[in-house]
Amino acid sequence: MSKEGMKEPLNLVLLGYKNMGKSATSNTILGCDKFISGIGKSNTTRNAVDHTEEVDGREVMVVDTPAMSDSGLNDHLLKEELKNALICCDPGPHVFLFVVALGNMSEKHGEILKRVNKMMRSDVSSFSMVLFTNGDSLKPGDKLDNIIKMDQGLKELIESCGGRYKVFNNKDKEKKQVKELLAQIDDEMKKRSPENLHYTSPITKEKITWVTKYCTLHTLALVGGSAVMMLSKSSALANVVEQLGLGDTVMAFDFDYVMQTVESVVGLF
Ligand SMILES: Nc1nc2c(ncn2[C@@H]2O[C@H](COP(=O)(O)OP(=O)(O)OP(=O)(O)O)[C@@H](O)[C@H]2O)c(=O)[nH]1
Ligand SMILES: [Mg+2]
Repeated sequence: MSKEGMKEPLNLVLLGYKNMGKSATSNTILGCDKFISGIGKSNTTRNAVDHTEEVDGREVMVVDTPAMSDSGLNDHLLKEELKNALICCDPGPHVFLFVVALGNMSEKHGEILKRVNKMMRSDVSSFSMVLFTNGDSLKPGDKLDNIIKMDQGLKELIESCGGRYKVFNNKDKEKKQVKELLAQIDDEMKKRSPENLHYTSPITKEKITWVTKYCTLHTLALVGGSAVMMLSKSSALANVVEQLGLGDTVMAFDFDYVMQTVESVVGLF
């Protein structure tokens, strides 16, 4: 419990293909309409957006992300958006929700977690679950287990997520499904060790600052103090360089290069 008797804050990152209902689900979870949702170009999510609300006696942060394909993010952009999403989440995401619309089943869903894992420094599977939208399309007697069995990709995704899933109807504004989701997440979190309650990103603001300072000193020592400028591909790192007032006088490295270099030199991460 946190100090005012509220439960610990919860950070959720929503991922998935185009039009799966990521933004609608973000609104449902937070009981708001902050996230732009709907069909068509003007309603598609273009950057990771975070918002926090008090839900069922706790602070919940949701990070809604742009679609991972169907002309959405390529690998490079996905990596950038994942970095942005992770930087939003302090101390880290408790759950990655992979959003899949019922009625849009396709084997491609099997690839989604693999694609994210390829981008991350450690496996996110144990922090992941599947969230089905369009729960209102289920007819009485429809068995979700049977629907899942018919889609090999989806079966794989759910298995990789440890069998965890929840069905949402985003047209239903009642709080019941949200409370159930949070209770399900709480139950999962009770199974985790205290030091493993959330995914720990190596990309914390402190580490970026540290890495920047380290590399700055290292570079200045190497080049004998002469100013060398390289174009940084990482806006996060560029921001830190700017905030530290280091500006043009230091070398701004590509973020991955910095991480790899520091990792190999001091084995920090
Ligand atoms: N009937 C029904 N429609 C839904 C549900 N969830 C989402 N939708 C609709 O699905 C469409 C797409 O929803 P979005 O929330 O914009 O989907 P998205 O995944 O954020 O889309 P992108 O940002 O373009 O990737 C919208 O028209 C929503 O109203 C649901 O549970 N039931
Ligand atoms: Mg969206």
